[in-house]
Parts: sequence; structure tokens; C-alpha cells
Amino acid sequence: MTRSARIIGAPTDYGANRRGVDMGPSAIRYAGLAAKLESAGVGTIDDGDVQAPRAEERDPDVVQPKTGKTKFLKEIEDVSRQLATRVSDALNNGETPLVLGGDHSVAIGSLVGSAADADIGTIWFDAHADLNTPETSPSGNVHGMPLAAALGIGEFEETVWANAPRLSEENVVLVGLRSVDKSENQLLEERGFTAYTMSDIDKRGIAAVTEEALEIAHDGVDGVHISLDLDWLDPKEAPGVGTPVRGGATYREAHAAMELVANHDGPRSFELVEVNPTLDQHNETASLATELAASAFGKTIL
Ligand code: 5AB
Ligand code: MN
Ligand code: MN
Ligand code: MN
Repeated sequence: MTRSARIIGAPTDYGANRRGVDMGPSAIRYAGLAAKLESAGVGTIDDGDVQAPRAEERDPDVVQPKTGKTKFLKEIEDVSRQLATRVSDALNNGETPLVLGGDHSVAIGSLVGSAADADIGTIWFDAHADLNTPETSPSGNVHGMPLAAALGIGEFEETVWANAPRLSEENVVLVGLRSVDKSENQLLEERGFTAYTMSDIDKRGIAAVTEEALEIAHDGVDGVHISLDLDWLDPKEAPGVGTPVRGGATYREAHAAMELVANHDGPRSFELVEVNPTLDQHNETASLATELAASAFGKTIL
């Protein structure tokens, strides 16, 4: 049976510091996502976008009980609930959800939806760990929290909309880290995740690291959610992101990793996040995102 991707847009920037990632879904579609997937032999259905009111119509400072300020948490809850339903509906239909962010807070809905009826792991391709909680966040921006949220860490433990109990901690793998906060580092040391930094990739090579990541993420679960934050790549390759960090994955490394994802059963669900067209050059980051999705869904050169 050929694979079918269900494209679901989540045009939000509630979770990020800078405006503009809400245009990510349009930019990625305009860069030719559907055509590139079709040419890779993947059927596509475009489900449109979830409802997300513009940030300037909302109040960013939603005061949280213990913590001070977590920005736009109510709006993010609303988007996460919509997205989780769309993602699990796609899976129940035999399709592979392909979520377009939006800032990385959309991963909460993707993970909750992907884990609604299955045990899952995830591989987090990102410069950052995204393991902050409202208590530890230096910024109050939820795009730095989605992995902690879906794992039910800290305050998120109580929230049904964010906590995905069937996301297994031992099957969480982070790849490409190079900007990690102290409290995140502590969690990485204390808990069951596996993390590979950019220097692991330097030393061992992208293929060895990604293959090991895939083994760990898939071990004993029904499938793996692939979360691709475009700031995983070096800013020279992907300038259109809100929180660029030098020293990221190269064009070839990123493709090699996505090709290995395709070869290892493919993703259960997939997302492209943090593309910011207002900071991009000629839509090249969105275009790169479409290419990487095609690789992850099985496009080969010959
Ligand atoms: B991204 C930082 N750790 O929590 C924070 O781009 C940055 O989704 C988060 O990976 C970056 O604000 C979030 C300092
Ligand atoms: Mn991220
Ligand atoms: Mn990041
Ligand atoms: Mn970012």
C-alpha cells in the first residue's frame, strides 16, 4: 500500500518570541510540498489549517499559578486540542499526519494526537532541548517547553491537553543539541532520554547517530513521531528561523538523517516547525523543509 500524507497546518506564533512563524504553513505549501511528496510517490491530502487567532488580537501575559508568566497558554491549549484530534483522525484513517508549524508549541498537539491510541517514541531534531516548564523557562515562551509538556513534566503533569501518557520517556531521543539551558541539562542527566549533541555528530557521523537514535526511539513502541525544528540545521542552510544557533547540521547531514528515517519504517507522524518567512531569504528555508519532508517520506535519488 502506498503511503498517504495528511497535511495539517498550525499557523501559530504564540510560543515564540518573534512574530512570523505563523506564516510557516503558507510558505511551506507555496514552496511545493504536495508536489514534492507526490513525486516521491506519496499521496497527499491537504486538511487546511487549524483555527488560530492572530497573536495581536490576544493578551500574551496569561499569569500561571506558581510561575509568573507563560505566554499565550490558553491559545496554545486551544490549538493543541484541535491539532491532537486532527492528527489522531488521520492515523485512524490510515494516513501519516504531516503537521506544518507554526512555532514548536504545536508539537504538543502532534504528540498527544500521535499517542492517543498507541505507544510512541519521538526523535527531536533541534538545536534546543525544549524541555523547559513554566517554572524553569527563562523566557515564558512555550516553544521551549513542548517536550516537557507532552512528557507531563512539572506543572504539565496535571493537564490532560498537554500530557501524552503513551509517549514513552525511554523512547525519547534528542539529536543535534547545541543550546541547552541549565535546568534542561539537569533533566537530561536525571531522566531516561537519550541525547546527541552536535559534537556527537562531529565525532561519530550523522548516519551512526541517526541509526542509533532510530533503534532507541522505535524499541518496543508502535511508532515514532519525528519533530523537525528547522533550527536544527545550520543558519547558513536555514536562515529563516527565529532562534538560529551556529554550528548546526549541514544540508547533506539533514537529508541523510531523513533518508534513514524513511528506511526505518518511516514516521508515524511528522512535523516541520519554526520556519519564519519574515527572516528567510527567498523562501529557501521553507523550500528546504519540503525537501526534507520528501526524504523522510521515502524520496530517493535513483
Ligand atoms: B525552539 C530557550 N531554551 O526556553 C527558551 O526553537 C530557547 O522550539 C527555546 O527549539 C527555543 O526560551 C525553542 C532559551
Ligand atoms: Mn524546538
Ligand atoms: Mn530549536
Ligand atoms: Mn526556534
